[in-house]
Amino acid sequence: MSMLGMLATTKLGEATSGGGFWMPESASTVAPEIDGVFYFINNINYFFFALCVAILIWFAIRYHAKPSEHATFTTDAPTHNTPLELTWTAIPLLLVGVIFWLGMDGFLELSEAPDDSYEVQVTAQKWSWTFQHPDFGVTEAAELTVPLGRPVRLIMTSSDVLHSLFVPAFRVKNDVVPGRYTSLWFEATKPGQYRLYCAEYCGKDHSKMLAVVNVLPEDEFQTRLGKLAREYEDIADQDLPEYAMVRLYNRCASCHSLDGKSGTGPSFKGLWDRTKSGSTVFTDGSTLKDYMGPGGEFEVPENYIRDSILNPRHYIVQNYAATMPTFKGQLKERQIDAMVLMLKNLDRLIDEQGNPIENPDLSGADVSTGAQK
Ligand code: HEC
Ligand SMILES: [Cu+2]
Repeated sequence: MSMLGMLATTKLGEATSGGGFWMPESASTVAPEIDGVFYFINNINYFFFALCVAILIWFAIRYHAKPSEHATFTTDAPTHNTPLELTWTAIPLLLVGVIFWLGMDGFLELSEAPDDSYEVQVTAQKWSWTFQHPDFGVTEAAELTVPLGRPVRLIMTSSDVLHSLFVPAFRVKNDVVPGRYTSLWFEATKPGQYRLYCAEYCGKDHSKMLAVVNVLPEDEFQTRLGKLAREYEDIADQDLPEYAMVRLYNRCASCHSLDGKSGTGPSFKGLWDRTKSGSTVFTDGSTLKDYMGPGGEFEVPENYIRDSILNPRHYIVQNYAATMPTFKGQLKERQIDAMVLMLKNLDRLIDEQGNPIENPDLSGADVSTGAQK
């Protein structure tokens, strides 16, 4: 496997699952308490269900009347029993009081992160997650790396619609809302990989809005983030197209296929040829050719790709809607270059079916990113 392959993000299929009958695996400090409340309420339900059914059956037998006895029914049965009514009011009241107290206690603990929490900024967008680590200047997509045994606070916002971040193994979930910040926190207790879901129906590919939380012991965490912080700086220009394929394409994959099939957005296959020749048509009927060439808006075709990534609403390709989110501030300059180079050299990176090639031959690849920025 190539150096880049080794850096590749964890595949979703490798996420650990397991856990008991009622609950997924538990791997955070708050999980036992939350599970405790669940089992407490559940066991109360079992108890009263069994009690009611037993009394029901007993009464059905004990007070069964034969048809011949129907005529002897009297109407002097008791209508009130004060001690009984007080009992069946007081006991449930006490129980819901205890449930409220347990629930409130857990809720308050969850709503305020410890002061020394490690902070991560989360951006949700249709249909992917981006995780930014301000301490390292690192941005991850589809994978969130966090330290073991240290509280982690997620500060979350959405760049389009309402989403919800949910990590079942940590028992934490909160809405992610456009135009404001919400947060949640957890402290992982077991190293490993845990699934992260969007838990708010957010459109067509909601079910693909997944990520993996990768919990690493502190020293490995530091090493991994340090490496991520430097990865694209250390990569030779020659390796940038493969870097983009392995590390960046997952942010585009939900809308742009590699096999020629159009999805929410046009397929990446053939995109560069179309761009180079200027044959792309926009919704207003104009053609890319109209804006290209010396003196034009896009002096070189590379600049159209850059513009599409940074200002996606600028020109809308015919037959598509303006649904692409901007990647301004989410991709570093060198990463945008890498993305442009990936599109330029796509033929060398994928096979005929559109599957990425393991060790692509990039010798002689065109790695110029265009003069004008
Ligand atoms: C939510 C869906 C979505 C995501 C995610 C997305 N795009 Fe797009 N993209 C679109 C749509 C829809 C269009 C066509 C409409 C338009 O021109 O804006 C488009 C257009 C483009 C175009 C111009 C295509 C052409 O035929 O001229 C480029 C280049 C592009 N996207 C690159 C990217 C890159 C690179 C990423 C990932 C970093 C990405 N997109 C992520 C939806 C998406
Ligand atoms: Cu969502």
